[in-house]
Amino acid sequence: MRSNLFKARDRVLDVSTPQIMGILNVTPDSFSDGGSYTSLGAAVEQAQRMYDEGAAIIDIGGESTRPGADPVTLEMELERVVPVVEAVSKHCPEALISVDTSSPEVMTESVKIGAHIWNDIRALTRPHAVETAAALGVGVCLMHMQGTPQNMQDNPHYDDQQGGVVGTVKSFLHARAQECLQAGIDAQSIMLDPGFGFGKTIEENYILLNHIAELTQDTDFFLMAALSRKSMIGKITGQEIPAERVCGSVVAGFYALEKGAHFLRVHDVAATVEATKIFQALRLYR
Ligand code: 9MG
Repeated sequence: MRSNLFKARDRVLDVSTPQIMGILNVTPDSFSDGGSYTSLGAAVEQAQRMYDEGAAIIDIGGESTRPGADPVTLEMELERVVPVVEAVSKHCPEALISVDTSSPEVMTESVKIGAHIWNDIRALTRPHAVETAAALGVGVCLMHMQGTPQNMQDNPHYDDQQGGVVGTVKSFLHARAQECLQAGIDAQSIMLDPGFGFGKTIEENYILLNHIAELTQDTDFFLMAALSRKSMIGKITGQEIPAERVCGSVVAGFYALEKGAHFLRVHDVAATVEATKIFQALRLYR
């Protein structure tokens, strides 16, 4: 039976209530002068605000993962991420810090200064990533992506013979989780994430959302749903501007919780936390 405790280094999170991961992007399109005092101050302020609003985890990322985004060099990623991890860890010590990276070097440096969770859109597929995660004792979030951020939306395709989008994503995530277990990572430290928008059509995203419970069924892993402000929301609601997709994102997140998600990765923490309170009341008075 799955434990209610997610473990990440020396910290545990009780997932008997939904847990929120607040998004803190430190890519240049979020903070025009990443790494300077002003952007560092703004990043810490935003992290503290998200924690105060109810996010147990702050997710810090220095690589843009939007469709078509250019890859980032290791030097650039270290320069963007490490000072922010250090500052957030110092000013907001109660929060768990996750780092959105595929680089073992970035994760190793981040753990030295206070990070707890490795959030990897490439599911620890880079050389030495799995062994590094095991040695660091971090919690891991393994995400499915078809292709790369540069080409993933060109022509996503899932083979019916392999179970379509749900079967393909499930097989991939289970194989990645198995490799983690073999390297010594505890099942209690593993989240699986279908990767909404990463090489999926709008229809495939909604099919996945309807079936996310199957991804962790009969396993001890935890389920992460990251739907916030994505184009799968905007395409349905008609909101072109991501920041205006709050309502659709909250509703989709609520649905993911009802379908079994333990974690939601979101931009709009306060609105999402309100929804989780209603979710808990509905669960209590079933
Ligand atoms: C960094 N990042 C962007 N989208 C994401 C998603 O859907 N899941 C996770 N885990 N990380 C994401």
